[in-house]
Amino acid sequence: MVYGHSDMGRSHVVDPITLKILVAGGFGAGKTTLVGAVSEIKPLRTEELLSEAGRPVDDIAGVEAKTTTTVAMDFGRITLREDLVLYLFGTPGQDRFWFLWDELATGALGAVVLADTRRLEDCFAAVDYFERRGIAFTVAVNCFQGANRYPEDAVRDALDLDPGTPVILCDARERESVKSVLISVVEHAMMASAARR
Ligand SMILES: Nc1nc2c(ncn2[C@@H]2O[C@H](COP(=O)(O)OP(=O)(O)O)[C@@H](O)[C@H]2O)c(=O)[nH]1
Ligand SMILES: [Mg+2]
Repeated sequence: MVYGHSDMGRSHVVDPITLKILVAGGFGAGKTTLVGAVSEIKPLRTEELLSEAGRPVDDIAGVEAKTTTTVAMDFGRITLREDLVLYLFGTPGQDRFWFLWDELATGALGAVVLADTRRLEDCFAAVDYFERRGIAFTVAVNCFQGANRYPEDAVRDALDLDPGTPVILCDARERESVKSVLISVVEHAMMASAARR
């Protein structure tokens, strides 16, 4: 066997598989928080102060002290295993940035739909979008303080999800919690794609 010089002692090192995961959900559901909680790189954010002009459009009722809004998207990276790296793309929360979704969705393995049970209807559009495009997704219920806790099945019913779509309660601020969500997305998406083949 002939190894190149640079291979010596590290022939077990493989290039990791990189997967693209979208993070969607309503305005203030916790997308930026989620990406920031797990990302190994400083999340690339394009936030701007909520401007007077955006105020009538950006409904902040029920959203804690939110003074910035993500204009384009959040971007982050997490190594789940040494051979598996996820790139996270937060979708823009506001309707006026819908045109970016199709660009972002290209090549995505799966998605997280973040839901806030105080404003569940805010994630209908994301659920709809991924169902229509056949992109596997997990619904992650971000458990805000003061929000009623509903069992997973109640959320599944309220969103009229397919029985196979995972629903997980999470805290978008907690790395381990977010990791469980991401693992669920990867597993679910891989099963869905195996079932299609
Ligand atoms: N209590 C609580 N607050 C959260 C949680 N996730 C996000 N927040 C707060 O809710 C607000 C909106 O979150 P953000 O990540 O900006 O939402 P985005 O619009 O979906 O990106 C921020 O002030 C966060 O600090 C959570 O799990 N619990
Ligand atoms: Mg955001």
